[in-house]
Amino acid sequence: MTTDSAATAKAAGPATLITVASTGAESEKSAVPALPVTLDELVTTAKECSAAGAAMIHVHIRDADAQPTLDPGRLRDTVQALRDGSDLIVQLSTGGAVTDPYDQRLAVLDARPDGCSLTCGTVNFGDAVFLNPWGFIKELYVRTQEYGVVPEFELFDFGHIATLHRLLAELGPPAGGHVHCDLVMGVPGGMPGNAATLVQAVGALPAGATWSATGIGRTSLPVLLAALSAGGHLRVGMEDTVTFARGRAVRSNAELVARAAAIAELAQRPAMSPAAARSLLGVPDHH
Ligand code: KMH
Ligand code: ZN
Repeated sequence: MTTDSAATAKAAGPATLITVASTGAESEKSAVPALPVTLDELVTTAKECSAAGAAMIHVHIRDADAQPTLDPGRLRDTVQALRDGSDLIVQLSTGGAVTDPYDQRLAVLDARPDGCSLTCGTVNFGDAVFLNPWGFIKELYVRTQEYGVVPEFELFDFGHIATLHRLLAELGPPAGGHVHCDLVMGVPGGMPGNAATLVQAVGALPAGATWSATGIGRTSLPVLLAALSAGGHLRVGMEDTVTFARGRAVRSNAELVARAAAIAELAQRPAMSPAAARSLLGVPDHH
């Protein structure tokens, strides 16, 4: 066994892109006081998570009553404030809340974020339905191409992967020229969050695509560990889990990022810098 540094470098896998999904649209601030909902809280979260190893932030915003909103002015201010206050790639959610209308979800791109989420199909979402019909997906995708906003394809189930193939075949490559996906696992109604499902889903992705994975709730750690060992990237954050360990609430998004970064480091897949993530995803630097 050799221990020289070249051999160690070769043994190490590529760096890990860590995305923090800080807020989401589902948790109530009153039930989860640590949830960042104001602009100040979001910027502080971005700074802390950048220091802890995140390279991208997936953003849902809230209104003055801490309720989910897609208000265009607030979205623009949020993009600007996050760019001014951190070096993270700013990815706005186009999923919003399950009640958000299609026109408002399309208009998210008017805030000109670095990137956006783009969910590739409808899925039962607990007791609700997260609606993403083919016509909407296509319209949103064309808009990302026109605006040069780099999409991340959110895949909650296997049919979404089939739709991603169809989208790329019919409409060509995304802005940035690189296909990056996020497997969202463990949603009640979507694919389960376990290693066997993850490996199968990864095998079905388009050739050359990179991917991250996130597990909702108690599937968070199993999915994180499976993603790292399968060569993927990570998404963590309070959008997806508000429990750090059994009986212990998450105190901040940064502690979820720090845990992910520490495990990635242990796996010789250290956290990727925002600059490296920009180059991987084809995201221009607007700073
Ligand atoms: N809040 C969910 C209904 C996304 O951000 O694009 C959808 C969601 C996906 O969170
Ligand atoms: Zn989201």
